[in-house]
Amino acid sequence: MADMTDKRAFYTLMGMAAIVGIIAYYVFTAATPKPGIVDSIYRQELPPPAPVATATNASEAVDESAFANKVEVKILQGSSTQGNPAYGPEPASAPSDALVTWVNEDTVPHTATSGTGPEDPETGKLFDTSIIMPAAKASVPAEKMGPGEHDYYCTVHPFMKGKITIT
Ligand SMILES: [Cu+2]
Repeated sequence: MADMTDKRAFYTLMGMAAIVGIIAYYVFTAATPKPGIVDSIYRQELPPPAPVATATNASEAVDESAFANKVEVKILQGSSTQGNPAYGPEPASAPSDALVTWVNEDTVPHTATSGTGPEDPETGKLFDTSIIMPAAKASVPAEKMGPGEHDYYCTVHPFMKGKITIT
């Protein structure tokens, strides 16, 4: 009779395994999120994405054709290495009706940002080209800077300093 008991035990175990399998299948199916259906009690709406500042913003905002007078300042190749010349001409000057354009001739991003450095409380208040990518440029009307000598620097490499005088 030992045979019969073994057989019964075998079928009982098989049956239980099948039931466990079926239950597990339905439980996992019910717990699996479906695309497009979000019913979690923890769901929160994401905040709207922050506007992404693009490198060309500053130059796009200025209509270059509106300026008869244009002054170009180069961001010199190799200027990201401390000790190398940063901007050229240095110092620069421009008449008050000019459009001043910084042209990045280097291989890394730079800025031309008003102020003497990051610790200057007035930094960026007068003008800020924001990031100028390699081979790109950004313009600021001289009128916006106002007359006088203005310090500016690169926010990426604060050792890069320049001066521009508006006459
Ligand atoms: Cu720089």
